[in-house]
Amino acid sequence: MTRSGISDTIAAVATAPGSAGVGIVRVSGMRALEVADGVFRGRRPSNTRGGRFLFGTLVGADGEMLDEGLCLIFREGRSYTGEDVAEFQTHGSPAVLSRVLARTLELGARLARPGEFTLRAYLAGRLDLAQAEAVLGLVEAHTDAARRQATLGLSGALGARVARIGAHLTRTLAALQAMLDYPDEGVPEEDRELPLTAAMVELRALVGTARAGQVATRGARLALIGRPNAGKSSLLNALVGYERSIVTPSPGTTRDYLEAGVELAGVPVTLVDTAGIRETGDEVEAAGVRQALSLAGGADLVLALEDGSLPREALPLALPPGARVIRVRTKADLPPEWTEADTLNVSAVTGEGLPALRDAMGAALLGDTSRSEAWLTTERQADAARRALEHVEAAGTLPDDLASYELEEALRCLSELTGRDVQEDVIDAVFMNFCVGK
Ligand SMILES: Nc1nc2c(ncn2[C@@H]2O[C@H](COP(=O)(O)OP(=O)(O)O)[C@@H](O)[C@H]2O)c(=O)[nH]1
Ligand SMILES: [Mg+2]
Repeated sequence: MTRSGISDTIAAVATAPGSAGVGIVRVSGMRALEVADGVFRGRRPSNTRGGRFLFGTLVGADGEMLDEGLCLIFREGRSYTGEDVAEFQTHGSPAVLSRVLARTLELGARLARPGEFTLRAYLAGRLDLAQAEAVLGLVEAHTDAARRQATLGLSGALGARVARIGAHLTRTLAALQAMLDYPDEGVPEEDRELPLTAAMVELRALVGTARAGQVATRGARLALIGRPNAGKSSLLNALVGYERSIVTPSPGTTRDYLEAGVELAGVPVTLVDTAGIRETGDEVEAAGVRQALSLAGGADLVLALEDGSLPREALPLALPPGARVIRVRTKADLPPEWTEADTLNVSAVTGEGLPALRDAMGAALLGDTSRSEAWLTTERQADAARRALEHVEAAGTLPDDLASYELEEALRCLSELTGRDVQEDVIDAVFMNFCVGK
C-alpha cells in the first residue's frame, strides 16, 4: 500500500475537528495548484511563486463564496511533502472546512490517507523513518519530555547518533577485511578492537534509552503497595497535592483501586492506590488484595510502603518478580520503630522526604539517560537497536570472517532504525498511527 496512489493529488483537513479561530485544508501533489486555482478566487495560485501567500475568497462549484481566507503556496522541492502544495487557511469552522475539502475533491484531489503527507515526505527523502516517527511524536506530545524527544528526533539527532555507531562498525569491518586480504601486513589491533568497543558502548547506551523514551512518550504507571494503614492513600494525596483518596485510621478502607495523574520529571505518571495487602476473610477485600498484586505486576514502578512507626512485619504475599521497586518507610514524623539503609523516609503529614522520593521516582523511570541526547522513542526503534546490539556482541566473540557477517547484520539493523532499509509493511505500520492531514 505504501507506494500505491503516490502520483495522486491528495487533500485533507489538517487541523483538529471542532470550531477554532483558524482551520487548514492542505492539498499536495502534481495537480495541487490547479486544484487551488479552482477553489480560490484572487490571484491565481498557479501563477504565484512558492513561499508566497495570497488573500482571497474560497468558492464552491457554482461560485458561491464559502469563506474568506489565505492560500499558501509551496513549490515542488521546497515543501513538506516535496511536491507542489497549496494550503488554505480559513475560519476554523467544520462547515467551512468540509465544503472547502469537498471542493478540492471535486476538482480532482483524493482524500489523503492517515499520515500520507508525511509518508510522501519520507518517500521523497526529506525525512528518514525515525524523523517521521518524531513528527508523530510531536503531534501527540502531551508533556515536555515527549516534546523534547520529538524535536530531537525531528532535528535528526537520533539519526546522527545511529550514524556514529554505524561509522564505528564500518571501520571495524574495514580492518577485518584488510586482515583477510593482507594477512602478512598486520593490522594494528586497535584498528579492529577500538571501534568495535566504541560501537558496543554507544549501542548499549542507546538501547538503555528505550525505557525512558517510551515512558516519556506513553507515560508511566506507578502502584503504591503495602499493608493496610501503611499510609498509601496519604502518600498518594501528598504526591498529587489534594485529597484524592480517602484516609482513615481503620485498616482496609481502600478496597478497590484508584488512580490519579501527576507529572514527574516531565513525564505523565498515573499513581495507583491499591487495597492494603493482608490475609483477610472478607471476600471483597481479598479480591482487592489480589488486584493490588496484579496492578503491581503491570506497573512500571512500585512504591512498597512500610509503616515506620510500628514494629516491622513482612508483607504476607510476595511482590511480583521483576517489578521495579522503591522502598518507602512511611510516617517519618513519628518516633521510628526501625530504620533501613536503602529505604526512603517519608512523611505524608510534614512532607519530609517527598522531594527525595520524587527524585528517586524520576530516576527509576528515566534511568541515567541524559536529557539532551536523543532517545529511542518507539518499540520499533528499540527492537532494531536491540537486534543490532546482539549482532555486535556476537561479533566480539567470533573469528574474523564470522564477525564480519555479524557486523554487516548489525549495520542492516541500524539502517532499519533510521529507515533507509525497511520493508513496506514496517513503513505502513508506522504511518498507520498518524492522523489524516499530517
Ligand atoms: N503521623 C502520620 N500519620 C500518617 C502518615 N501517613 C498516614 N498516616 C495515618 O495512618 C493512617 C492510615 O493512613 P492511610 O493513608 O489511610 O493508609 P492506607 O491504608 O495505606 O491507605 C491514617 O490515620 C493516617 O492519618 C504520616 O506520614 N504521618
Ligand atoms: Mg488507603
